[in-house]
Amino acid sequence: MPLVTPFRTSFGTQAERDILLVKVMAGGVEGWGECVAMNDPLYSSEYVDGAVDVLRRYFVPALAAHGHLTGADVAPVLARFKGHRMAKAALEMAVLDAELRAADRSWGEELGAVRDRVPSGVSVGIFDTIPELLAAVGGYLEAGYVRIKLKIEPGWDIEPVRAVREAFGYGFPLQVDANTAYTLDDAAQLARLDEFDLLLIEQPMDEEDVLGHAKLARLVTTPMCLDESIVSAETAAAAIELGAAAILNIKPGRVGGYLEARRIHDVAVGRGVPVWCGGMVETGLGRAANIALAALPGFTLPGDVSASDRFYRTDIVPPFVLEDGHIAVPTEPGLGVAPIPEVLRSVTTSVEWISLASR
Ligand code: NPG
Repeated sequence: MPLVTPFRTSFGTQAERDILLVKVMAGGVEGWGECVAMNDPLYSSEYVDGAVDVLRRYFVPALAAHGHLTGADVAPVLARFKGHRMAKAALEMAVLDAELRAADRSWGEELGAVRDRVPSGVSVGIFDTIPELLAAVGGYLEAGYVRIKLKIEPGWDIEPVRAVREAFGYGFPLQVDANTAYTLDDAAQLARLDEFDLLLIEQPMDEEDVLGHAKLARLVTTPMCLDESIVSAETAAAAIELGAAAILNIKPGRVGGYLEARRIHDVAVGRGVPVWCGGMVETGLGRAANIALAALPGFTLPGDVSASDRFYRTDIVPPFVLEDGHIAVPTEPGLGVAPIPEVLRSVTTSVEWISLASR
């Protein structure tokens, strides 16, 4: 699907999004899952074709061998296979969607949502020039987004943050995301961000460098937030205990699914750590599920849950829109949305059916 504008981060520029969807059919009910893996293994080790392969080769046959399945069965059945959390999450999402649709329960009810709308933040990519950045940020503030996140990298950090604060003031939450682009040698440079009253700095260093983040957290006053490093409730608990994360970004795809995402939420709440829901440029399917997750009580910070038109001119489900800086939590059964057949067909590049009955 083409993006409204190219989205540049410290790991690359995306002009379109290749999306792997999983559909399960169970007794006449369908369920949809969205895999958040990117085309190339630049954000994490996963990538779309790798996800397709592991689903086809291992995960779907393992679930088929298990017989009757609920959403909660998916992770335990797949647990012996290492990693590939984004592929696992897509499958769990599809099975859980079918289960909830059949049971007439919404995603929010299942996860424990306590709000009927969530505050909407927006993630702003890297630009060639400051005026282009200011035009983009101005547009998002005008649209009503309640929190701005700026992508940063070495050479694009202090100046863009300063320019945004000078142009738009200190009256809104602002945060930065480095997607692992720095090392501990950059601590002094990152400490220069402290004067701009940022909500947090997200994943400045390598995903495996949790100890480094704990050290960096003692050298800067801006709160440290981890994204890439957090892949499970266990890694979340460890990062918090080490002092590497004062805040967590929770992305269901990165951690193997919405049920693990809820576990991380619970770990964080138990330790007094605020969380927010990350985004992976999802279609309205993943967006629907993320919005419901973001309505859990511990999600006290606005997430990267933007309106559909932040990324897509035409979404495959009816678009989510901003109302007073917020997005309504879907209330219909399951995800509460399903692809519009004609739109889905118009963007589909390939389809593969794996029939469990024949195995
Ligand atoms: O709002 O969906 C969104 C995008 C939010 O910036 C965003 N996501 O590192 O958090 C990230 C980043 C990302 C996008 C990561 C695409 C990987 C792929």
